[in-house]
Amino acid sequence: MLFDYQDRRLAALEAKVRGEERLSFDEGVLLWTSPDLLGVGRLANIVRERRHGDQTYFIHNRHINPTNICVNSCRFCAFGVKADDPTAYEKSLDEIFSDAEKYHSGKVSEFHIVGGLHPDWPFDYYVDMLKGLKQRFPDVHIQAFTAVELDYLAKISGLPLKETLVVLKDAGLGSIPGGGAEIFAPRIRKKICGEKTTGDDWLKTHETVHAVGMRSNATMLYGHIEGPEDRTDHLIRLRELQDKTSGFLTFIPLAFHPENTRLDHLHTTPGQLDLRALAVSRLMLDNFPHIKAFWIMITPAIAQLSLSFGANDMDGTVVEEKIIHAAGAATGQIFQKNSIIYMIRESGRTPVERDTLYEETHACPA
Ligand code: V47
Repeated sequence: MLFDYQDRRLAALEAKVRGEERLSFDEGVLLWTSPDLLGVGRLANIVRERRHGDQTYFIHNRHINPTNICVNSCRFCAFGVKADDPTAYEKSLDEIFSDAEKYHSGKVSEFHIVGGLHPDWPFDYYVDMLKGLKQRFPDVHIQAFTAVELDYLAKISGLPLKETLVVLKDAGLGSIPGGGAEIFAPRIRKKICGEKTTGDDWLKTHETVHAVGMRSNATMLYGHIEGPEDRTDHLIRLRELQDKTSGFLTFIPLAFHPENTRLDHLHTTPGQLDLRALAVSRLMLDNFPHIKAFWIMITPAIAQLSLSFGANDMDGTVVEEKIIHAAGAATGQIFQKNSIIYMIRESGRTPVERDTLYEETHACPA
């Protein structure tokens, strides 16, 4: 039976999507603005099922945020503080190792480590963190340090970025998470995080990461003061870099959470935008293998629905998340593996427990 698009302009896109033709900037803007959300979801689901069938990935991971002290003051961020703030914290290496141990119990396959740009920690702190974790948990993949942190680490190491990356890789770094991308459009970026690594530099850093043989993820912060054109531009710039390097694994749209930020006059993102962000990403990023619904940001319920709107990954158990919870995320801290499996099965999909590089790790219990 033919799908009845409410917006006939989307019906015209279906042939292109089925023919695996690349969508243009104007078509991207149409996907963000069309009133026909189900039509956009339908198109994204075509790509999702062509690439992955019913397979839906998740990972047994653990987030670790070593410090919230940060030299930057991004307006959208409620996590970063200055050293004299009463909520400031910094974890010693022993605390990090014991956090890692607490939840490891032989099952975690990834440590996801991101934090503030600490004004005083030496480069050796980061190298010793990686070495210490690798020594204690040799089988756990370490995905750590956003491109913004990597640029900062290169500065404090006194080495060029490429050499800095090689030192970190030799110490145990496995891959790079997608944070810090925010929105590339300079006019918007200047307003929400003017001091931060520019969009061009974020992209250059990931290009260098790929050149030294590591994979990385990419994100986009949406639902603040950006518009459909800015989001489309962001996705196309990622798509262009992926054409060059094929180094990106996963794209994760990040829903802006305004509480406790300097943009707290803005609304939290509506569910329709969360679903649409995943669907448009799936359609525009035709060369990205995976699209991840980060349940911490958009709730497990929306994440589950998004499995029919382009997403094929639910992230993971997480255990302890500080960045989005500082900005008012109402979701829990931990998503038990059996609950993730249940939600995936209930949506008619097939759960696959994966490692960072999307190899299956364990068969899912029936
Ligand atoms: O870089 C900060 C974002 C990111 C807010 O690579 C905010 O698999 C919403 O990058 N509202 C960190 N977002 C988290 C991140 C991430 C998460 C899950 C998986 C992966 C991955 C990466 O969170 C930051 C920033 O872009 N962020 N503050 C806020 N108020």
